[in-house]
Amino acid sequence: MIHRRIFWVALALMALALVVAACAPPLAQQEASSGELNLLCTPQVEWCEGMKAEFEKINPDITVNFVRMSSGESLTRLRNEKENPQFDIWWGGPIDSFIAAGREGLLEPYETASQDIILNKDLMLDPDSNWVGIYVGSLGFATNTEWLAENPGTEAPNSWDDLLADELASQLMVAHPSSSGTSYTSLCTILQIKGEEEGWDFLREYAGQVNQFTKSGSAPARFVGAGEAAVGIVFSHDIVKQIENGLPLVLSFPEEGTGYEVGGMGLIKGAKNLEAAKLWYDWALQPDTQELGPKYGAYQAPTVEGAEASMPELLKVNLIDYDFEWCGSNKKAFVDKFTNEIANADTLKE
Ligand code: S7P
Repeated sequence: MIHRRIFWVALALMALALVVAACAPPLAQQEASSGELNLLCTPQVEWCEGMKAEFEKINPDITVNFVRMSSGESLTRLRNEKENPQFDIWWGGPIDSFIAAGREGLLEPYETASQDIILNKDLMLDPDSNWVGIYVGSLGFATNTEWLAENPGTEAPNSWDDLLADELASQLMVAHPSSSGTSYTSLCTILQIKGEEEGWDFLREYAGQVNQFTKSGSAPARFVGAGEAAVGIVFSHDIVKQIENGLPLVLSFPEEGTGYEVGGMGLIKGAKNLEAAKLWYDWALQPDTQELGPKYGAYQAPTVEGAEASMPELLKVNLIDYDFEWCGSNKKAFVDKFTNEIANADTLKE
């Protein structure tokens, strides 16, 4: 009798345990629903702050700690921390650097159903699943309109060759390609438009026109807007942002063709908060998330179905057929050549 009662009690307890287990979230979700997420954030700091706040709003038990760093700096940091990674996910910055990072084994491959809605999978989805595209933006020229007014006969540049004009001597501003993804996109655009040999000659002359190299890719738009130089080479959406901020700038594009970026995202190999990083990754690929950019002054075009571009005209310009694979796999060699043979990176402005 006693044995039979024990048997039924044990059976009831087992059934209860099964029910509890079935109702509980899977382990990944349990781990991800609380804790920290260390984000390496390469876009502009306002957007990084905005995304942190938006993510924490829907994941109140996860604290996002982000550090904003330019692409080249980020890549160097990931290389240095390879044995003990401090970040869980890298969000933003041109994919050239993600291609380089993937090849160096710094990223954790991830396949998720969220990537099914990527618009152009050939371009925006790494075949090895190391990274995915999260936005697209074109390179443009920012010219100070007051400088144009003070220098009759000058015009905003409409060609890469216009950057070599005598009146622009010491009047160009661009970031250094060792620190900046924007600047590396310009460098690799020039090499593709002109061919390697002529391209390197051009880069030598173009560097000779530069007033001062900056660390951050978008900074030249601010400095040119403040009158420190006449023309900056910057992503067009970053120029639009500074025009909106009231700076006296006009945006133009090189008619023979301009380069563009696919902004990337990838999980860090050895991430300590991998499940929280996957939550961010999936969230960043949702149409609603991709439409948040303009709220934080970011006008890049989205990469997923169902998300509307806020400024589609920025991509309706003559874009070159940018070879991301070539630029990504040669990044170290091209940056080293530029730094060693053309302009070092010893004293970069902000
Ligand atoms: O968010 C604006 C933006 O221009 O920032 C990224 C940029 O490459 C980061 O700055 P660096 O050039 O200094 O690396 C772009 O991906 C993005 O469009």
